[in-house]
Amino acid sequence: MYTSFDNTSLVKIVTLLKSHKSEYLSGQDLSDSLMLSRAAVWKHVKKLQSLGYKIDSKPKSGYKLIKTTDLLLPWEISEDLQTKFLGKRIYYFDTLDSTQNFAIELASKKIESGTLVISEKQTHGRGRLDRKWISPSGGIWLSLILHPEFEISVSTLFPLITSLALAIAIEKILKIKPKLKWPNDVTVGDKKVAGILIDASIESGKIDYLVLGIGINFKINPIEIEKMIKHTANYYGVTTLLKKNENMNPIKLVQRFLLELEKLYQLSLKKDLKHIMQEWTKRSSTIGKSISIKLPDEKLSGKALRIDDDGALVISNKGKTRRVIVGDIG
Ligand code: BT5
Repeated sequence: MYTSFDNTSLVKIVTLLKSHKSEYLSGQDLSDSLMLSRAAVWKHVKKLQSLGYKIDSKPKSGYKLIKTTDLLLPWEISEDLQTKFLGKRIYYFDTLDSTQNFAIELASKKIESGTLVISEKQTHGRGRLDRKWISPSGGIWLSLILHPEFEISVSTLFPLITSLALAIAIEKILKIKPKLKWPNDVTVGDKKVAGILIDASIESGKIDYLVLGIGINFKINPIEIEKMIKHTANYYGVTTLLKKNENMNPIKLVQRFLLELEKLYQLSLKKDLKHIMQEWTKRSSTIGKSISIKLPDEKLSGKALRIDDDGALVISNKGKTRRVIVGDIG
């Protein structure tokens, strides 16, 4: 595990190498400025190489950074992160069962509000209603802890706010225009590219914490995943943001998503929901369409009219309107 608040020597070496990109930094200079032995510097450089940094080392010249890593390491996310509180503390893993489970363990501590948990792969990624979420390396699998200061009724808005923030970030960073499928899916070409899961702890009618789980198929093999989940609930095809031959560092997307989410979160705290609803509806593939929706104990068809300020979907069905809070659109 790596975090954003320790590994100081490692981070200092990365910073120094980044600020001397066009020249070699001698082992002696590094060891003097970090007050570490040369052997310790060498050990840290080896560690960084194993984390995907391309560092050239020459016996008489020292070290030079050739290429930074594509891993979502905490200090790479923290660098240039524009948020005020989201993602200020980060826990990073190579493998976890589920980032949700680790985040829930941390969530009871108040210092962890805004904390980000991220894993390169998950062995037991979760969807809603205990469904499976397939999470190989190449995706972005993360959880965010929030201690919101508002009533439970507002928590139903979070799938919408989170998916909207992600859609905006994808538009800005990747120049792709995704669609939003109520309540929590982000799609490209009518296939699922990202899903959102919210775990909540409620005490005496107030939200103690929310853990937002976000799974993004950044650069995965859709065919492999489709083979594994063809017969599961809420399956309608899988897609990926980057194709096999496309290369891009995922850091910028994560940073932008955190920033957009923080902005929308702050609007929702001010109960300024009009902008959120407008922006969500603009990208929606649900509103205005004839849909059929699976509820916990019935199936409903009708026209999707709008979303209410609490995130509920309003459907007109045989001349009557119905509000739906949870369900899967077929
Ligand atoms: C979701 O559930 O879409 C919520 C997914 C949340 C995943 C994140 S990853 C980080 C955090 N840690 C976790 O353990 N979870 C969260 P739902 O709407 O119920 O959709 C689940 C359905 O999506 C499954 O039944 C499959 O049909 C399909 N599915 C599974 N893996 C997929 C993938 N990688 N891409 C697209 N669809 C997938």
